[in-house]
Amino acid sequence: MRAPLPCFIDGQPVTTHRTFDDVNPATGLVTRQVCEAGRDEVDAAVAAARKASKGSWRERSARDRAAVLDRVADGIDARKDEFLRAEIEDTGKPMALASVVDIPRGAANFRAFAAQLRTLSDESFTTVTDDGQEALNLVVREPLGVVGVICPWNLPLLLMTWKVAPALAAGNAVVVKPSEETPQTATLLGEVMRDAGVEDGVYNVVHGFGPGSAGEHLVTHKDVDAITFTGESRTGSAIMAAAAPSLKRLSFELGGKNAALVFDDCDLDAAVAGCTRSTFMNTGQVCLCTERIFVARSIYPAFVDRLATLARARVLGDPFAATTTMGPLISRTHADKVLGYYRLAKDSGLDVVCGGTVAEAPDGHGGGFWVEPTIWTNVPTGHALLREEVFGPCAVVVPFDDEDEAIARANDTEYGLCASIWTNDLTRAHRVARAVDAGLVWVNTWYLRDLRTPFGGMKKSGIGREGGRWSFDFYGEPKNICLRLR
Ligand code: NAD
Ligand code: 6OD
Repeated sequence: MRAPLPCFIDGQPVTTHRTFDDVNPATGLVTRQVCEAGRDEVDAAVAAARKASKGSWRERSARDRAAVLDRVADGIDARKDEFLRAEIEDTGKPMALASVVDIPRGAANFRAFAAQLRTLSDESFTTVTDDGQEALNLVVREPLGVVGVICPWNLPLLLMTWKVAPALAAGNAVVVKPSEETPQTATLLGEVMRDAGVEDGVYNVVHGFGPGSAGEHLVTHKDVDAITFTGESRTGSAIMAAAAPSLKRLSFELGGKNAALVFDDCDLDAAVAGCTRSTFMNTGQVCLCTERIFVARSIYPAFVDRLATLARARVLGDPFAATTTMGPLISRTHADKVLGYYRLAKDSGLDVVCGGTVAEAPDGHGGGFWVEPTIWTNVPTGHALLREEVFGPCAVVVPFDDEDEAIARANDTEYGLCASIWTNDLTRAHRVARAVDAGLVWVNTWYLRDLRTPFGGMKKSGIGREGGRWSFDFYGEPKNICLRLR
């Protein structure tokens, strides 16, 4: 048995007395124990971060901090195989995905915010008052201090570094609470940070759960200045309530019930391929995944037919095998939730075009959490599958008769994270994109990212935006300095 996975506090691995299981979702087997941080370890991590937040990290020049962040990116690249192994063991995601998306994006996040930091400039206003005084108003950004970073399990390294990189770029220290399901890459990143020259205490990791554990201790800690959280909307609401007494700054990236709108003038091959990717990527466990596909009635039968063919072609297999295109769900609990929706669909009379139940497990992976890629049609308005986030490899496909109906259906949800529009009419694409309630809209593509753009959701999908200068707005405290000249 391997040694328990430690927390990472003040530049050192830290073991604790309480441990919990790290389960490989592809096999259902425990891979190792993880050290759970109690209140004492969270206090120690926050104290180390507080001390570091007042130290040399914030005093370094932007150029110097950017160089260190680039070295962190290089360190991830250099240890790519270790990161891949840890991430695949924790999530069960296929090597084909983790090696081109998750781990490279971990490094890219550091490079992107290092580049942004090099070009960031302060603003100034020249002021002349009615009575002839002159002043120069400078707007500079100060770091917030200590930022708590609470992460989900679906894209562990990608989503954690998406927050840690800009927080550090802005001169803060962080305490990260990774998901209890996927703890390994956060601790590994601690070693990379140390080797890259990040001062002790700037990057800390506390493992554990939410309520009554490391997550809650971090959110309620009086010496944490801000919480950046990615996860379920319900958890966001609990965190907001728990953080209220200490008036922490909050950034929330939450759930989605995302729509694709497929018009009759689209490139059908591209639309079907795009919707296949957006529905099944990471076994449907990406907040941006499409769970509702609205298709113009004239192309509806052909679209459904082709989508089902591509869904059936997903290859469930050993996550480490190059041929595997779909992994398991993250946990028994999550599989039970997803299969609950599969049963509901059957019991409420939806047409199951493909899938709909537990999948046959690949050889040697019988204890894993495998479910079939699934498509439903004949879905009545108001059905739970048109409203509730499933977070699994499944979607409903619904026909529409005109643009107004497509927009109304897409907006008929409490969520507002993203949408994709498939059409060759640019004017329509722009009109529909403006009418859809979503923080991100892709036209004739999906999940094509430029890290300088604002990322986040409307309605119950989030609060605030991160990415590019929006990240620096969140992780910095703008300060106005008024210099009287005359
Ligand atoms: P989750 O909300 O269950 O957990 C996320 C994290 O919060 C975990 O680290 C968990 O331990 C912690 N946590 C739970 N309760 C807490 C509490 N009371 N106080 C402090 N911490 C607490 O989410 P998940 O199941 O890990 O991830 C899936 C969800 O995340 C989906 O809803 C998905 O849409 C959403 N998500 C959104 C985005 C986005 O960018 N909008 C990205 C990824 C995932
Ligand atoms: O690509 C990103 O920056 C990002 N935040 C993706 C979120 C995916 C949700 O699961």
